[in-house]
Amino acid sequence: MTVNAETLLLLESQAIELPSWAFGNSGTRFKVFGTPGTPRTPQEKIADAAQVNQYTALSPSVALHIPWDKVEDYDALGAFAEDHGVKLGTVNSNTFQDDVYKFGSLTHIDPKVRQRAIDHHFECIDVMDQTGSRDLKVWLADGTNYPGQGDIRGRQDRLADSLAKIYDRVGANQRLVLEYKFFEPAFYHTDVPDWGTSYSQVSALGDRAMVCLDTGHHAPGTNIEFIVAQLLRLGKLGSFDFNSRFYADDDLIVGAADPFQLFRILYEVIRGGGYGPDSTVAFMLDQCHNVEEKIPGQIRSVLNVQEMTARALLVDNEALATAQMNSDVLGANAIMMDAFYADVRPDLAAWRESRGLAGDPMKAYAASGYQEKISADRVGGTQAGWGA
Ligand code: PSV
Ligand code: MN
Ligand code: MN
Repeated sequence: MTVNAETLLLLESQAIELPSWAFGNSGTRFKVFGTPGTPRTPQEKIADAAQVNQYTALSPSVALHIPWDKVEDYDALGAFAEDHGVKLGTVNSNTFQDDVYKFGSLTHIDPKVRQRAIDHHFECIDVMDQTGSRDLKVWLADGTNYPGQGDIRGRQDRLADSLAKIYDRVGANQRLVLEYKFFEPAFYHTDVPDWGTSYSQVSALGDRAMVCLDTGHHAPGTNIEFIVAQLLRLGKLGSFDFNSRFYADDDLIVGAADPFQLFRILYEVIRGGGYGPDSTVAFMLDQCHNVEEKIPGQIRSVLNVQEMTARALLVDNEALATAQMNSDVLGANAIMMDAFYADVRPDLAAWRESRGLAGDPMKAYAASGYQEKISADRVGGTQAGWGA
């Protein structure tokens, strides 16, 4: 199977947003290993993200995390990004690192704490107004560890009320995307554990509130592509946080743990109209590179998404529809597997070369000397990390 011109045209506009925090040091609850050359400022994170785009032409924007990427002058930060060939993208709020949020943020029983969390989201919207960002991404660490610790229903009601106040401030060209996660840091219940909760909360808000699906935030064995299909049917799939997992919220390189799952997800994205110039579904990575180098880690990730998108686009939909119509179980399955097993890498390398890019972006980046340069230059200061 070869990647035809029609497929290449569809790949042309693919855009995968990079998280600024992927370039900082991060890791598990145990040791956070430092990497020489790790950014110390939002600007250095953006410069590194721009490298990924330079070698792949796949990642034209960078997501910010407030307050980790807080600066005095967002116009200047936007201009800095543009100078490096990228734009500022989604703004992620953060109500999970301050002591005041120990027992919740938007769900907190104390109205003063809730207001503080709401105000933080207002601040994020102010940032979006300056950066021209479309999406405010809300992920909450809210939840409880023990049965009886909190009133689950009351917390849902308070969440709805807080979100309504935030949504009221979201501009006409902006969206609120609500991310769900089934556990961690809370272990008995989280207040937005699943797509159904996120869907019901955002549906109550309005058209510009959508669900964010982080691929790592499901119980093992969950059929994520089914959720994708359902949210697209309902018109509520706002964005993806891509990563991969073996066990929990591992935040490993997308497509590394289960390439077949990534293929199945992308097939349903395409099938449901979530891919292409007419779609508003945002593709983003949400990863942490603990032991591997961060820039090549991100290059590998966007290439994985591109390769799997190309494979998903290769599915012979006409033949598949016929096989399904005839209840040809094995025939239908074989059509999917043929596309999954197609090695698209040589075609994509040739296509990159035809567009003036290196056929092998990993190799080109390694040969560029950038890693050595930042390792030598970025001495002193504090290295940015997950939480910096
Ligand atoms: C925590 O689980 C998390 O990884 C969420 O997925 C967020 O998207 C991310 O942190 C950044 O806030
Ligand atoms: Mn996420
Ligand atoms: Mn996560």
